[in-house]
Amino acid sequence: SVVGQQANLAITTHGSDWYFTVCAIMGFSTLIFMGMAFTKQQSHRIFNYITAAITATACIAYFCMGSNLGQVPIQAEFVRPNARQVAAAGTREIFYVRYIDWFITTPLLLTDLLLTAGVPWSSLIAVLFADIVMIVTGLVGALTQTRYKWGFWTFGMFALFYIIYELIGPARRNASALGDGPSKTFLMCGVLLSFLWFLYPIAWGLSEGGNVIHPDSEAIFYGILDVIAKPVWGALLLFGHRNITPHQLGL
Ligand code: RET
Repeated sequence: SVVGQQANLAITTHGSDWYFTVCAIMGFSTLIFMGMAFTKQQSHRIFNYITAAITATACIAYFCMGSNLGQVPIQAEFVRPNARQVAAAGTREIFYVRYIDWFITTPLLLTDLLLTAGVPWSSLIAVLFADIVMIVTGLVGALTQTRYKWGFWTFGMFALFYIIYELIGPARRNASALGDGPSKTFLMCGVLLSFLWFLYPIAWGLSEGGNVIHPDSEAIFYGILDVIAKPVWGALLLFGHRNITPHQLGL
């Protein structure tokens, strides 16, 4: 029995199974990152804790989406009459819980990266502010039923460009000055992050934005991105930190 709000276009059991699979990957990664923390001395655990907090948050968000919760039907103005959607009149399932996850995890991801570059507080605060603008405009745009949604998407894009500018400019120079370990780790994780994060607004445009792809395809698109952006990226960062000391970063 389905209680609660049901959109005309929503995930199927396949989408749900996939969301639970990603939930398990996030939970497993959290255990690994925490287990690794306890092999280090206390003063060297900060990056393990931040990274584990990221995957733990995602684990709960994916549990929510697998259960078809944390979502709301939104009138879709531009339904494309393709094979799978032609029968669907009107509303699309929008997972607002995604944005609650990102509101917590994207500032943590950027903190992971910017602490590795040893940037000053002022830069960290400015980048985190832009990040919050990006996520909140994305949420408001996703819940908007008219073409104004693309206005919010555009604000979010400006915020993303500012974040990437800070990473490839000031933060990269800062990391280089800290020596080989920090600069190599920052470069590897910064390049991967910059590439991945530009794929999110594309996924948004095809899902919450334009209603072009089915919610099951949305699940796969965002799911693959999240697995690479959280556990895989986090493992790379922690691997880079094997030859960096917190002292080197001013921590
Ligand atoms: C939105 C829509 C508005 C414009 C832009 C977006 C970018 C979102 C990003 C999300 C990153 C999420 C991550 C999650 C955890 O792994 C909000 C989709 C620019 C970059 C990395």
